[in-house]
Amino acid sequence: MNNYLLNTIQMAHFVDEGYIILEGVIPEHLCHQAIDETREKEAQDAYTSIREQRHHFSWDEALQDSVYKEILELPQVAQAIESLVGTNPQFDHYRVHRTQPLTDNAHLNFLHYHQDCMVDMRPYTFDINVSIYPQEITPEMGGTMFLPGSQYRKVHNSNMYRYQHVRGSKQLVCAAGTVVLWHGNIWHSGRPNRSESDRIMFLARFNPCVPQIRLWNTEDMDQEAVAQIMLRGHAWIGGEHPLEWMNRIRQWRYMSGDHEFDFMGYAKRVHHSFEYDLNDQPYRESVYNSITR
Ligand SMILES: O=C(O)CCC(=O)C(=O)O
Repeated sequence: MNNYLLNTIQMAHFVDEGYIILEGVIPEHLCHQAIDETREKEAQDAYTSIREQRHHFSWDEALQDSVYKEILELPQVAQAIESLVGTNPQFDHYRVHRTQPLTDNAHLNFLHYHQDCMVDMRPYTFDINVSIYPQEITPEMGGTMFLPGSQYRKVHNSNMYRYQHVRGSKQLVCAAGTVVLWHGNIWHSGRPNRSESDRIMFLARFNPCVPQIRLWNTEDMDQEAVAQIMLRGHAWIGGEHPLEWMNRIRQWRYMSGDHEFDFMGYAKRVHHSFEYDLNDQPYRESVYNSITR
């Protein structure tokens, strides 16, 4: 079987930016089926409502007659999900978005920055969203906007609603058949659709049921290359790079299992094992040992 697990470099980009784009991985015939299905089922109101779905069934049950199940099971997609949240993640829910061309009374939901997992305060564990774009998304269609690297800034959604043009924001423009896997806490929004046709996006969320440690293909593990990716920074961070570097170092220590990982000596300077936060699960034992020694 082909190995479509993500590699270390892709994972380092995920930890740094908060998303991974698999451009055009869905075969054309499945894209056509997905567009037809979305229009038909939406017209009949046949997709199950989110309230009924949440945690109640596996994706097999929830999407049993849907082409989106076939898409989520494509090896490139399924193994990318596995690299981030492991095998048998909890299927949280799905949602189908059909953003109509902008008119005076257009539906303006989601057109402001928000985090989907605002309630999630876990320090390292994260859920992922998987968004599927069966059509080509042109700049006019108002594809999903992401603020790369914002997933560690956990704030109340109402604090970010007012922001529209944040430096470094990236609006998705992609080929038909693209899948994006993104951290549940990245700041994102839809944009107004100024094209002539509707924009379709299918979104599913997965919760990990295993520790998210070395779940990807680690054959290319190279901590120096990882550090170089994380050191680049993002335009919106301004003078707060040290804070953001620390967030990435701690996340990567957890995910790679290498508790010595560091760059610029930041973590070593601040964190001797003795000083770790007592709620910091992976380090609890070392704190305990150093206190009781
Ligand atoms: O329409 C979009 O591209 C974004 C949708 C969104 O923000 C969401 O599902 O939380």
